Amino acid sequence: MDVKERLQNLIVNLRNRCLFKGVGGIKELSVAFRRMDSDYNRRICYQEWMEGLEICGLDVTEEETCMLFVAFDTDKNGEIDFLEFVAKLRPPMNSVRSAVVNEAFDMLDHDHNGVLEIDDLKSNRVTVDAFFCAYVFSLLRKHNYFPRYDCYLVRS
Ligand SMILES: [Ca+2]
Ligand SMILES: [Ca+2]
Repeated sequence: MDVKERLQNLIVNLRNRCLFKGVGGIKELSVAFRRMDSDYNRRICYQEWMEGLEICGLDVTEEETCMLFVAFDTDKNGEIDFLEFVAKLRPPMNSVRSAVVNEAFDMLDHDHNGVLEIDDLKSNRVTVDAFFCAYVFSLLRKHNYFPRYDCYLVRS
């Protein structure tokens, strides 16, 4: 197993432990975060991280603890804030929902080039109603599904 794979496994493991009985919402992650942030400064330092992983019951070596910390601390300021924490631990969109979103995308993407432009949706070429378009766009955005530009979306 290479380092990247090992890291990914550890993240999945930690995610499962943080979300063990919840539905994978921000709420469970916020509870897990606060449990680790023992001095309540809304950031997790390395010491808190080490203890936090132990509290979670994650069986990791010192090297893995460090590797995870570095992976989570994306702005490299030596601490993990809540956004960094959530970015790594938020569960991927479940496959059923993802299929629904993809289906909606394909319906709107008339020329099947994998790109949805807002102007296309407004134009006469597309026969679905504007309300539905707006709904699908907001859905895609909400799930960060196509994190590109404001003006168009790309099929993942
Ligand atoms: Ca802290
Ligand atoms: Ca940071």
